[in-house]
Amino acid sequence: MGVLNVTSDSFSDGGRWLRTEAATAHGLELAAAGADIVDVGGESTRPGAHRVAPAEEQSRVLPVIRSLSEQGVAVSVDTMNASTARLSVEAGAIIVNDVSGALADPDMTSTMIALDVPLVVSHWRGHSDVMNSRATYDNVVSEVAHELEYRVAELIVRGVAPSKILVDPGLGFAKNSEHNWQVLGHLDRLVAFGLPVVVGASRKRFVGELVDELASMDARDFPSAVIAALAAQHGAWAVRVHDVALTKSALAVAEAWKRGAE
Ligand code: PMM
Repeated sequence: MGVLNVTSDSFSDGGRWLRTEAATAHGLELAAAGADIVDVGGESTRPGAHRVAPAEEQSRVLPVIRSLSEQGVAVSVDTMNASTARLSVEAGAIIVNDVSGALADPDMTSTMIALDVPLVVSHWRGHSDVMNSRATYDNVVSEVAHELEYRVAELIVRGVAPSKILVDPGLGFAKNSEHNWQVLGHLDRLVAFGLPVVVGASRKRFVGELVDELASMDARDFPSAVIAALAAQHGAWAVRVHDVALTKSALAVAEAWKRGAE
């Protein structure tokens, strides 16, 4: 899953793809590099980010989604707004990726039931302005697993088809570096749900801390690709990344290793 942030302030690539043409061109590049899905978002979720009005979000993402879909690219929309999810699917998106796990917008669940497309449900404890203060756990692995399992159960009870749910640990969302590594190190706990698992580690701060916090975003791509390969080896269904080509080669190693073990 290639990341395409049509935002002014994303921590990793904010401002680079704000114009529709530039964003679409980058989406095509991600697909050409081997992304199976291009994840288009119009609202930054970095720590401290302010909310973007749905109309503004939609003016950013809808033309890009329409254009990429028309050109045969499989697109997911990264949104917490039900109206954006609905309009994006109408514009061609085939997956809704909601980092709030359908908690931020009370209309998201009914919208997803009506749209009947897959939904990525992330572990989430609150918006960007408060999430760092909610990064408190006794046991991050079991708490994330239980909270996510509970969220999935609630969605199913409300009528979302289990076959339409994917889960994501929400790395960096109300989690510090140590929390992220513990969750990654126990990815099998989430894989055990029996649902496809999406992992988004690419370029996040905890990856930067491994190399050099002051290093460029690009310097985070190599360790991000290694994480992608390890996540794949431990059962992830998708990895959400910025550098698709590098990730593809890392995933090829994981794939070959798996074949060797069979
Ligand atoms: N992280 C970000 C945005 N969207 N979606 C999913 N499913 N999982 C994530 O971990 C995730 C996401 C924030 O990162 P970005 O600013 O690089 O897009």
